[in-house]
Amino acid sequence: MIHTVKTAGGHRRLLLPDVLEFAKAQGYKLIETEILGLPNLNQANERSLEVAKSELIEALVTGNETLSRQIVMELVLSDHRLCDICDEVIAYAFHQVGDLWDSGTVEVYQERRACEIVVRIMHKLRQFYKTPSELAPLAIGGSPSGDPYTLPTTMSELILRENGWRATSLGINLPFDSLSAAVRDQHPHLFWLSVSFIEDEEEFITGFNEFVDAVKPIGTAVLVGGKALTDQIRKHMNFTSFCDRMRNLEEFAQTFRRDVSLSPTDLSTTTKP
Ligand code: B12
Repeated sequence: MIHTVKTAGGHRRLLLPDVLEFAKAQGYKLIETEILGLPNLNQANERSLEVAKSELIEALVTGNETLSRQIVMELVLSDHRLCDICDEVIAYAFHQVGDLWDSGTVEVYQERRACEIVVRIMHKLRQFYKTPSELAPLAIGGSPSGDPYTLPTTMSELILRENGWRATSLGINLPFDSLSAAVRDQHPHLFWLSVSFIEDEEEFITGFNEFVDAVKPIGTAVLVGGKALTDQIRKHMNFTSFCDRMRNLEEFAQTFRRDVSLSPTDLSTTTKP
């Protein structure tokens, strides 16, 4: 009932994502999570998203990494969808942290430390999901020049991986020329651009549309998202799809994945330069 892999010595090994998938599908609660190499999580005391929100704000502001990790991981292991945890708990917590910073209640260092904590948690969450197979559709993405916001692109990577994509975030503050080079080199099925801050609107729109023209012959779909993409700016951009939340990205990832041909033959033709 649980998928195993065989070691070189012939033993069967259970991998963490398979155990978690099994427990979730069968409705088992995880009690001694340390046995699985996870922190001490207690699924018996399940938090609602509402409670988690306020607890996470407090944990992040005080720099309590253990509690922050516990809150997020317990939610992930319960029935909540990862996209909702990102939209309704993590993003919400950061919006509050931003307001607290704006009103002088939270120091800059507390805000930055909170970001560092959440990035580390998201990297840890990768181990909860199966490593996508070589045949899975490929997605790459990041944020453009001048945009320093790490969380949205890291979240996008995680949501896509959870949904079976071979997704890799290239990072933040990337010039369009370099993003085009990445698409030319890797031929992804999907490219996501996360835009939380735009330095110069005109320059951004020109750079983005040139990027789209440059990658058009490759057939990569270009998905954009982020709070800096107002209706007015989007009117001038030639993207394939716009998502304003991780839940929309998940829906897009699932629908588009079904549309992308996954047969090895097709993949070998689409991935060759
Ligand atoms: C952390 C933070 C920073 C950090 C970021 C560090 C890091 N490593 O990422 C740093 C230090 C860089 C920073 C700097 C500044 N910041 Co700041 N920052 C924030 C803060 C608190 C959190 C941002 C964040 O990560 N949120 C979490 C993400 C996940 O939430 P989100 O962006 O809303 O994303 C959700 C959706 O929009 C969507 N989405 C977003 N992107 C994408 C992409 C895709 C592909 C998809 C599908 C979906 C999607 O899904 C997400 C989940 O729901 C915000 C508060 C806020 N309201 O956001 C202020 C905030 C954005 N910052 C602000 C300010 C003023 C600044 C500074 C000017 C401060 C200064 N004086 O230096 C600088 C400017 C830097 C710049 N060039 O923009 C203001 C902006 C005000 C405004 N209206 O412009 C805010 C709103 C704080 C406030 N309340 O005043 N900041």
